[in-house]
Amino acid sequence: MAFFQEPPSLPDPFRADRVLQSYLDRVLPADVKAAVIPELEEMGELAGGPLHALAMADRDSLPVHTPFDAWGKRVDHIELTATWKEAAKVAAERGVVATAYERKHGPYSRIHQFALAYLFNPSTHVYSCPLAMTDGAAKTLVSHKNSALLERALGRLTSRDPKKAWWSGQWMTERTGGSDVAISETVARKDGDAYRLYGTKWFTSAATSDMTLTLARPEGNPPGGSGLALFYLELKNPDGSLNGIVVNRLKDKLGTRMVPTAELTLDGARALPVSGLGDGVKNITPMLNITRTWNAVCSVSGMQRGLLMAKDYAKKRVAFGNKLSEKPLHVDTLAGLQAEANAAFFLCFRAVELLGREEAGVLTEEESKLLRAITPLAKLVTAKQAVGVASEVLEAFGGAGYVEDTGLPVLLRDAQVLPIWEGTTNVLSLDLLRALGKSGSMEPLEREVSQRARAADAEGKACGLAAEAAIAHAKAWLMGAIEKGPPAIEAGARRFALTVGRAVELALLVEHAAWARARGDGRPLAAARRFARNGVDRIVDEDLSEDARVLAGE
Ligand code: UCC
Repeated sequence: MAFFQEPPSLPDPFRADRVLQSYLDRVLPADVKAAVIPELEEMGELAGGPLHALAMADRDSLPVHTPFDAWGKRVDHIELTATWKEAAKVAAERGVVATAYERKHGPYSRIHQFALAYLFNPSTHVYSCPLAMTDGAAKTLVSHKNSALLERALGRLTSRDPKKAWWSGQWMTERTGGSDVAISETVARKDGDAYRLYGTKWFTSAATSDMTLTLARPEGNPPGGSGLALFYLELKNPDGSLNGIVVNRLKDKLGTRMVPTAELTLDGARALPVSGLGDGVKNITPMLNITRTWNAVCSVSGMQRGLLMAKDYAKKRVAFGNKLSEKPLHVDTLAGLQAEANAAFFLCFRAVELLGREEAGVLTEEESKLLRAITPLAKLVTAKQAVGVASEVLEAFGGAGYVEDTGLPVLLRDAQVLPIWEGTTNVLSLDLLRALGKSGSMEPLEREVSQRARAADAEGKACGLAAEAAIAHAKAWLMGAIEKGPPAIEAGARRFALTVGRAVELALLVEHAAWARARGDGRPLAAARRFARNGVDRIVDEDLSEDARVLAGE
């Protein structure tokens, strides 16, 4: 009889996720856990069942932009895919954004929300993008205490009713740049009690949103980020027509293909200032810090999804006489990846914990400095891990991982955006330095590592010492680079950030490993050991500038 390979199947993503479960066991008080777990079980059933099935069946669908109606009238209609329509409904009903603002569980509310998002994300073809921006917009409006805008938008952004719920965009990138936002060209002209915006937005993710936050320079303002202002803009006029917006085209992207990312011209779009008429870059940073946290959560959830599939497949696929799950080299490869994913999980959820504490008003001054640094760290480190893990996950399927209708290649394509949007690895490495310089976050980071590392039991001690040694090396390098001057600091900023981030990851793993081993679970210790062997310290002490100049200029 001819051979046909049994395909991989997705286990229930909540019940199969021992790391998430054991983390929640450790950090949530019993009453919060009792309330949260049933919601996560339901989300796991949805994400592993009907949502996953729809996402697989619908995987070739794309959003469609129709610029004109049959009679030549400009309409700029964007039709979303079936997956996205269903994801919007489920996200609203299950409170994937709302949970954070309902704050039923005080400082644990962000853990509750992001655990939902973590399970939901990989079965939605990146519906996490509009959710992240909606969450970021809600946070930004709350931060700026603009009562009129809060009254108008907050209830909608955090609604659980799919008919009332609003989604937000985040329009920053222009043709001048996605990183250097301060040179944006869009201008704002006063018009009665509002402003009219004129310019081009070059990468507007989820262009079907109801509202957006965006930057523009009020006429007469100086150049630079402080001359930009943060504006609130609703995409549609009360009659349903677009508010001075022309959709030039949708981008043809490597991944996130269901996200309708548009190039837009603003031709008199009516907008309202959120917080004064300057300091736009600074004023939008609450949004950036939320979307960066989402990015980390989605990096971790994407890795976990790929590994669940790869492990299931390894139990089914036979080569050279055994199942892959019995092949030492395959097992070793998957173990290295699982250790990366576990380490990333703890860093990401540490950022989530601190955010929840901030919003519940219980954050200490030291934790506030830590949160400022750990947000870019979590984003940049986990995004790099996500791309590496996704690439290896595809390889674990051999040729099948390269074939579209297995549903696997999309894991890699969608991972590749994670180090790019919301600040590239280099931009975030520099943001970490900004946080260290401005907020004095280095000592809190060092203490975070040493306190967690010292929670190690005897078996985890060596890993704890490795984490402490790595962050000490990073700090020593930074001190030396400061003496050499800005080019030396900048050139090593990525290696510094990766080392600090991986040291924090290892320390958090070590702490969790001691807790888990005391309860009979040795797997986090295995993850800590393996992660330490994968390498934590990325610092290079020699001066690489001459080599870099020669190589990059070739
Ligand atoms: O929009 C995009 C796509 C949306 C899709 C969202 C999906 C998310 C999905 C997740 C789930 C999968 S992508 C485009 C995103 N663009 C960025 O992320 C921008 C990248 N560039 C930067 O982050 C840069 O570092 C800038 C633009 C912030 C730097 O600009 P400047 O002009 O050099 O900024 P300054 O002068 O250094 O900073 C201005 C002020 C300073 O405060 P003051 O004035 O008091 O000294 C900074 O300390 O802002 C402060 N600041 C911050 N504060 C800067 N960054 C931060 C921060 N992150 N947190 C707090």
